[in-house]
Amino acid sequence: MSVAVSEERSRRWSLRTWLLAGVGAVVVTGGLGIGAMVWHMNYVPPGLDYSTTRLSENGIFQATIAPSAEPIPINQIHAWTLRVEAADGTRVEGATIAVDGDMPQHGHGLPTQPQVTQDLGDGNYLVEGMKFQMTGWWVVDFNIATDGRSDQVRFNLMLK
Ligand SMILES: [Cu+2]
Repeated sequence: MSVAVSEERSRRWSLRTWLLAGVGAVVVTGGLGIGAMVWHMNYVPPGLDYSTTRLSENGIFQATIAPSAEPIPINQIHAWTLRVEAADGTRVEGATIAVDGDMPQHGHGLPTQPQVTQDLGDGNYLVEGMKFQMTGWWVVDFNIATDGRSDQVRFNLMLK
């Protein structure tokens, strides 16, 4: 009789062990999933160029950003000045410029729709409505068009 009881108990224990192992596996898998997601959200590719002066993708323009506030504020609307030059350094006036920005790791963009509101002359443009709602890695793209030529220039920002 005592043998039967101990067999019964061991069967019950083994069921419990399996259940615990199952729960453990779920917890570990979930933990790994969350860990991978957090890693992905925070991963920044090495060797990013954070220069404030950059060449456009096809080398047509060289652009320089000058945010009105340094460091760039979080959750605060502010303005930038963008200077546009041709590859030879000549200032580009009268360009049509579109602004866009996003966080590549997060799949979301800017909370505002910043726009170039003024051609300040001498290749300088006023960009109003810049606002970043999070710290981290941002990209800001300017699409510049003038005299039938157009090109895009990208800036990387690491906001703290
Ligand atoms: Cu984000």
